[in-house]
Amino acid sequence: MANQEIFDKLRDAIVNQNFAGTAQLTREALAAGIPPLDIITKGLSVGMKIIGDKFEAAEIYLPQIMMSGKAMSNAMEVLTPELAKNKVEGEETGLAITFVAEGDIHDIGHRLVTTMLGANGFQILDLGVDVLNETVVEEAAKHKGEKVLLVGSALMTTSMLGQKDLMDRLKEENLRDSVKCMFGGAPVSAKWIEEIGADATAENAAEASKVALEVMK
Ligand code: HCB
Repeated sequence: MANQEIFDKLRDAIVNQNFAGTAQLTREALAAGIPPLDIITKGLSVGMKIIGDKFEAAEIYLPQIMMSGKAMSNAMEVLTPELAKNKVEGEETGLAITFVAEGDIHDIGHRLVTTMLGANGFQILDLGVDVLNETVVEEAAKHKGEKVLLVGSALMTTSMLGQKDLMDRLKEENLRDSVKCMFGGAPVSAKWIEEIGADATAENAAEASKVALEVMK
């Protein structure tokens, strides 16, 4: 089967909420020698984008998104160990404190970015989803003096606003200069990053690891 045909099947499995089939197709794609990142960007994520657009157009409802999300998570369970296998050996690049903003439970992209950072030499402290800014500030304070990158995700315009509050809190606590700050997620733009005085953003997990390494130089 040609790779494009496999990507199309992965996309359709997500769109059709075929959560058992998605994991199986992902295993087959790996067995066919397709790199895990291509499986995500050229297959699974294309399906998630279609699902998001259909939801926005009120063509589908929350239960369908939940099942597509579950299908994506099942595929990620297969892919995460594969992504971690390519871990770059050598000196630790720094500590990445990763989290999803308060009020936000979208964790698929967050987990992907966290895995990619770990594979690129970062030590990882994953705070999970729906994380209070207070908790992030506390962790930044605990690790003051170390090379720290804060990596926040927000998938909703509402939760994205919390990123500005986080930047303000870091300044108030005199922690802004001891950490680098990278934020991402669908609503986050370069303009927003500039507006809130953060350091960087990235479109996807592969770019996030490149940008993170650059920011920590
Ligand atoms: Co959700 N949802 N959802 N959702 N959801 C979105 C995000 C909308 C955009 C859909 C829409 O309306 N078009 C929308 C937000 C609108 C807005 O505010 N602008 C929305 C909404 C409204 C909601 C609810 C409020 C629905 C409701 O209850 N009425 C509710 C909120 C729950 C909450 O958080 N409190 C909700 C719930 C859900 C689930 C639970 C059904 C499910 C999440 C399952 C899970 O994550 N475990 C879900 C899903 C799956 C989506 C969509 C369809 C896909 C998100 C996704 O996983 N994408 C999404 C539509 C969309 O985003 N277009 C929709 C795939 C991953 C791989 O991409 O963008 O997350 P990603 O991450 C990328 C990228 O952004 C970047 O790299 C990642 C990997 O390549 N990146 C970073 C991410 N973080 C980074 C950090 C960095 O520093 C750098 C780069």
